[in-house]
Amino acid sequence: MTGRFITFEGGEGAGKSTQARLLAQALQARGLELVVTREPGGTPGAEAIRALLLDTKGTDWNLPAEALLFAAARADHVAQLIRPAIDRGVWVICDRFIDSSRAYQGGEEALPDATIMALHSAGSAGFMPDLTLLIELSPAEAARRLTLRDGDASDRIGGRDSAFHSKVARRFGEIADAEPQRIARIDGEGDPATVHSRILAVVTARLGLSA
Ligand code: T5A
Repeated sequence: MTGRFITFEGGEGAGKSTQARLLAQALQARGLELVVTREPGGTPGAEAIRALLLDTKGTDWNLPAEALLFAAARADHVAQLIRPAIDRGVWVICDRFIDSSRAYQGGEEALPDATIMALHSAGSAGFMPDLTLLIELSPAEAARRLTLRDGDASDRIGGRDSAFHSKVARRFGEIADAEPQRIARIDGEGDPATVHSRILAVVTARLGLSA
């Protein structure tokens, strides 16, 4: 039996990493073998590209260069970690995947969605998740959580202005509306256990697990 591939998407501070951990624990408790990974990163090669992309002192990549680097990191991640795990019957939970490229490097005043998907097709044979959980949170609450965690520190992409992050949130919503069979929109407000119970309800219903 092959494994399943679940991705988390959303803006900075939406709670993706927290919820990926909680979902992994819940699925492990049901006896599933799991890998939890993240993008950009997840393999040594992809982590090296992550450092290039997120370093605030690094080169100021233009959008096509940025999109190519994310696609290259993803190609390595899919080939070396994600596909082999799924082929072995392992479930993979990934913190960000292709929809982040579509939302951050794609959309209005950026690259056309078809270009982002063409890079994904070339790099990763267009490999897509079985289920994507888009966590949506108000900008004020996301900022509050990130200030509590990071103070003033932020990376090159996360440090962009609020108009950029509004555009990203809008783009995620458009992608979700266009693919409701794959992408579930999750309300990220409330404590971690409350958000987790919303997610578990979606995962059990959509992937046919017992509650
Ligand atoms: N990017 C990425 C692209 O531009 N294109 C791409 O293709 C890809 C893959 C990645 C950056 O790269 C960009 C997007 C990003 O800018 P990152 O460092 O991996 O950068 O950043 P994020 O993925 O955004 O990770 P964050 O850690 O910032 O956000 P999370 O994972 O959504 O949030 P999380 O779970 O770490 O929670 C943040 C804080 O809130 C608390 C947590 O304890 C933590 O302190 N928290 C809650 N507090 C109250 N109530 C809750 N329900 C809470 N849930 C979490």
